[in-house]
Amino acid sequence: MIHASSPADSDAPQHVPVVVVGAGPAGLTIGNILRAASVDCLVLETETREFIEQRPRAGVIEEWAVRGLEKRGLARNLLDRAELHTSCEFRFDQERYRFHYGEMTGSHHFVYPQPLLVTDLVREYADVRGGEIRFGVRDVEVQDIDTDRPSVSYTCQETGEQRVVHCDFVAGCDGARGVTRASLPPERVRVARHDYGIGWLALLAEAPPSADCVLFGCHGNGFAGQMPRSPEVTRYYLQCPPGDDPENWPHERVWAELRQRLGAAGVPPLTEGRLIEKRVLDMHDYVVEPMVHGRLYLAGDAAHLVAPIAAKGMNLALHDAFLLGDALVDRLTDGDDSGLGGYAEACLRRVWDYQEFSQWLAEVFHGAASGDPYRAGTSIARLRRLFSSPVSAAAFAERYLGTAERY
Ligand code: RFL
Repeated sequence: MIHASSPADSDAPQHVPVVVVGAGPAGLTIGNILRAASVDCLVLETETREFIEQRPRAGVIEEWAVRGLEKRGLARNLLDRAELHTSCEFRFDQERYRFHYGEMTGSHHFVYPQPLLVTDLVREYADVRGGEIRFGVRDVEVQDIDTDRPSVSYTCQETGEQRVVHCDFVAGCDGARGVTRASLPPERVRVARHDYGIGWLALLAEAPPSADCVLFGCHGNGFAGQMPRSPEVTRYYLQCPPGDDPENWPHERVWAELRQRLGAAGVPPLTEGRLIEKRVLDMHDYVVEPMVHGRLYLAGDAAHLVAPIAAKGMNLALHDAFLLGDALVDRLTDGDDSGLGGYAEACLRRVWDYQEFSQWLAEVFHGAASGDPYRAGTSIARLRRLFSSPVSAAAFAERYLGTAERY
């Protein structure tokens, strides 16, 4: 067993093998993998437990990711409660086109809201596997990552004291607005960024889904999407100008645009409800390289962000977490460095593939409203090809499900 040298509450400087910064899907999955192998770690999180257990975000999880969670004993509730999705529907030119990717591939998506997954992962880590976690920490800083004795300092919420934890490795899982990425030497960092030049109004409606699958509406007014989350809550998206104010989108305007953009011959009316979340997302992607420097390993949104166009971000965060968690266990229990050595390359192959798919799909979604008749024409050609060419359909299904044989 690989243990901490003194408890986190004592005044003595603490040493743990791994400090995980951030309790999102990536950080909590890594923490759980370490605890299952009896490797001690400390998870630091700026928010409260209640907050992270309710923060709404993702919902669509790919089958390979669920199998990865299941293999690590982390998918019991998910497998009991998640819905299975085997098709999605495109709506354009006032027609609906069902795309049956499940029939085509034998594979499917799981729909399980991110707050439920985070709740399961925190409970398993802290309450079942006995992992240490500090909520509400402030001023997190990573030091000495170039040495074999890095440390992380933070201010403790309850006491206001500054604490320093020495460790062997730091997992930077603090998302898009975290601090660990800033510890990479600036002269070595390359941020590859893509801006779509549009916004998405992300909405959560207190209403059952309007259709039993994901809907993609490609319309001259802009894209609209529907993602079922649960029998009571449904996510909708509306393309809007970048930086738009959510206050410009009162209830009536939202539902009128959704009705128009998701309208098609013979479809039942949308199931409307109170809007419980309304925020404008600035649609962009980035990839930060290197993902590793010295003893700091970035994972999830801390290293790469993909706009929620193809519902890929949390899947990538879980992929990183499986690889990093397993590699840290191999290193800390057997001295086997090979997983850590190949970590960044193995992550980035899937990351870049998903980035490219999101770009491809973004053009399908947004071409019709680009104001450019050439882009509008080619985006409709991409859509029609999915329903006229079995080879194109199979390629789309593979990318949508993330099931390529090798990345
Ligand atoms: P997270 O989930 O952002 O977790 C990072 C955690 O770190 C904390 N933190 C810090 N902790 C300590 N010290 C600091 N200095 C810290 N700074 C921040 C934060 O409070 C937080 O708890 O990152 P992680 O683990 O990498 O997970 C990434 C996913 O959350 C993200 O990619 C997805 O939500 C993206 N996404 C979707 N992904 C999917 O795979 N399928 C989907 O259907 C899907 N839908 C979505 C989405 C993202 C959305 N938004 C809000 C952009 C829908 C939306 C609307």
